[in-house]
Amino acid sequence: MTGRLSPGTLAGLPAAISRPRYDRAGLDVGIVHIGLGAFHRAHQAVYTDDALNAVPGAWGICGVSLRSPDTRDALAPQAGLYTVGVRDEEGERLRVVGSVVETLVAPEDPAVVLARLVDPRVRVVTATVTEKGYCHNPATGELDASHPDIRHDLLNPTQPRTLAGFLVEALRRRRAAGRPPFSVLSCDNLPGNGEVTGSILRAYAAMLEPDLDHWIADNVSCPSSMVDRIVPATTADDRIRISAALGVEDAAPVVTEPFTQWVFEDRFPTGRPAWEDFGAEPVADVRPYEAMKLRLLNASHSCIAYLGYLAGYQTVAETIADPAFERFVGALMDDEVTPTLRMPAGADLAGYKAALLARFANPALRHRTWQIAMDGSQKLPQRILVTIRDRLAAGAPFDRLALGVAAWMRYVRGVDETGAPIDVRDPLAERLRRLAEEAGPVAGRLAPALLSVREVFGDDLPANPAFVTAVTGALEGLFDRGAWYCVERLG
Ligand code: CS2
Repeated sequence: MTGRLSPGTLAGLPAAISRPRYDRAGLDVGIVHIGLGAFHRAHQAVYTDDALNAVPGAWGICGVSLRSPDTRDALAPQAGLYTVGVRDEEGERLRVVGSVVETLVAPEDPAVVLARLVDPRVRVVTATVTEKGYCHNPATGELDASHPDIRHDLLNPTQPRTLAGFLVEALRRRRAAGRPPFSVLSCDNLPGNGEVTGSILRAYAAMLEPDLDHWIADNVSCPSSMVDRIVPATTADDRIRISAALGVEDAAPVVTEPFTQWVFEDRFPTGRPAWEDFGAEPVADVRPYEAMKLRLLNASHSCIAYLGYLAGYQTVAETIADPAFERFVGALMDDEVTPTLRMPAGADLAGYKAALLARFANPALRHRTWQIAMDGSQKLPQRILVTIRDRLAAGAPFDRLALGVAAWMRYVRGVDETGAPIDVRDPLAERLRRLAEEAGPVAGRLAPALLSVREVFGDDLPANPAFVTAVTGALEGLFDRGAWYCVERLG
């Protein structure tokens, strides 16, 4: 194949592939997105692409990677253009997205990123930095002031590394220059993600400059949002298949499912694109939607990830194709999670859950259990432990959720059921492995050892006998009989 996806080759793509209809060269950068991963490119950037097709002009996206140059290296020769492949059993529909008009790699030149953030044309900052990118204590939601990157940023505020470091320094400069601030829209899977963002920005600002925290509290809007679209990591096969369909090479396509949802609180004093014209849902209170999504979709995902991986399954679709797992996940959602949800009138929970099972089963997505298993210490609290707390308060059973927690414990030991090593990725991986090693493969020792990690379990759960007994019992089952048997028994 010769040629690369780029503005010059756009016109020659096969007719069935949709592409931007607006003049990309004439776009202003109005949005800075921090965390230029596949998820952003398959979600918010697509809504913005739709909005630009309708009204071109003010809302081009500058995508910033906080760590690796890989996405920029792939996108820069394509002037930011990339393909989104929407896949299901009926096939794959391709669309070239044009909304990302600039790509920056923060560690290469933090000053350039700060200059972009201070540009008055930038009115919205969106973020997908994953749970750990907030540098907060997942159990309390507060900024971890002892985090090495936060300490680095406080000592080097003009050369920051973190989300908080970049945004607060940019806001400080905007205030000094008499410019209005931008709104900050977190698009990560955290409950109250806007509140968490506001709180870490204020906590960091208070340590950086007296009074800056108050100015941020009074002037910077941090609406919360619920984002939903399953976007597995792009594989080499995806790149080869999509490039072949385009007739030119795309080094950075993303692959996703047909489903997409974006619910956000509508507090953007300096404006935003008309995302609601393309399916996004502005609401006054996003909390019920966040709870629904985190407790149903993400909790099921994490349970599938640990239990499915231990049972020998590589992908979510393979796992859920096993009837024992399908029954288990259905029962987990219906019996243990649904009674804890308080939805606005008219919300169709039954339809949502049925759709979830179908989405998990999508055979065209190779969503690896190993990928979702990553960063469990940052995910468990808001996906699973919140619901367990509600169940404990109601005196109600939570055996399946307890099995999910136990499977995480079994997984982070780093050895699978056949004795093979597991590549555990987690900011706490080292500590978890050490604790597990000291405890050995004995439920009565491993469970209390891992429950001592307060950033995950807080102070209340390790002191709750019903919780400790349920998790220890589930872990015993995993050691004695294996994951598949335990899932089958509770399905
Ligand atoms: C997944 C999510 O990797 C994970 O932890 O549970 O990325 C999930 O695919 C998205 O939240 C779906 O909207």
